[in-house]
Amino acid sequence: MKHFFLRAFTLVGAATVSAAASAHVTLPPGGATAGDSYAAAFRVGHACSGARSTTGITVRVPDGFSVQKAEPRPGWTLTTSPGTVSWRADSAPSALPAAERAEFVVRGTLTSKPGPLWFKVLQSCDVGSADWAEVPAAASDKPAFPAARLDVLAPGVAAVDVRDAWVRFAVKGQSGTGAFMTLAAPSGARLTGVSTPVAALAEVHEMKMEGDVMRMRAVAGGLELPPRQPVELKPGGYHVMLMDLKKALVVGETVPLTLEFVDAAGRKGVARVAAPVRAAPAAGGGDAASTAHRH
Ligand SMILES: [Cu+2]
Repeated sequence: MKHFFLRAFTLVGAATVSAAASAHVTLPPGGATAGDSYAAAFRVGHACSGARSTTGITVRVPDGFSVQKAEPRPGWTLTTSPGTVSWRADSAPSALPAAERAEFVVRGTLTSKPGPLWFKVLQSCDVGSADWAEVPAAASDKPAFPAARLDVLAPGVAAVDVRDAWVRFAVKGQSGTGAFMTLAAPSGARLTGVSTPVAALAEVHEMKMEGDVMRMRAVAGGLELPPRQPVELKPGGYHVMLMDLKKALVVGETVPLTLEFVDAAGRKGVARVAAPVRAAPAAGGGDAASTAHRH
């Protein structure tokens, strides 16, 4: 229960945090379920400061993750020893250029104990190195060289990152509106249901052309979230339809949403979000979409 709260709470500042975090060596956000096998895909998005290329990556594996296999990288030598996995470029041409992104993947099994796991990663470059090894002492800490964080989740907590959630405002008497967000499931999942206290019914919808008319309808079987590929719910595209609204939704208030997922192994999990109410974006077909809606 405590974890639900933390996840909902961290959403508020997620957009700015993720922008900063993308410069670091990171794991995909969204976490993984305790006791599961997990592919830790370390994302390297840039070289060390002042360097032209990355020439080596060494992951220090924390207690709580037992390595089964690391994925080789062509032109690089892979070395595993107890506690570390490292890749080293065999020559300058096989080094990773500063402007290119790459993933270095280690497969293994997670501890059965929920909580954050920190993977310390040493990035070696043609010039210098960067040791991504700092563990924040508090949630508000923003170290310069943070270790890669993995949230190990209790069963029942969805291993899905919910980002930039918002709900379109609704006037009194309006029957329905849309909720939008970006979902990312590191190990894959399916969004199967949504509930909220402000609406009697919530459905996951998609837009489809019927003849030359764009209409929306419920996504049969739920919305598929492929592993490590964010799916955007936005006006004119996939969205959560809140129907039979119980009240007006005023810009500035927040709407609690409970998102239900089924993971790749068929297990159910939920994510709870506090989504701010906003006015419609200046561009986009959301309002037209709402009027085309049929029940
Ligand atoms: Cu809809």
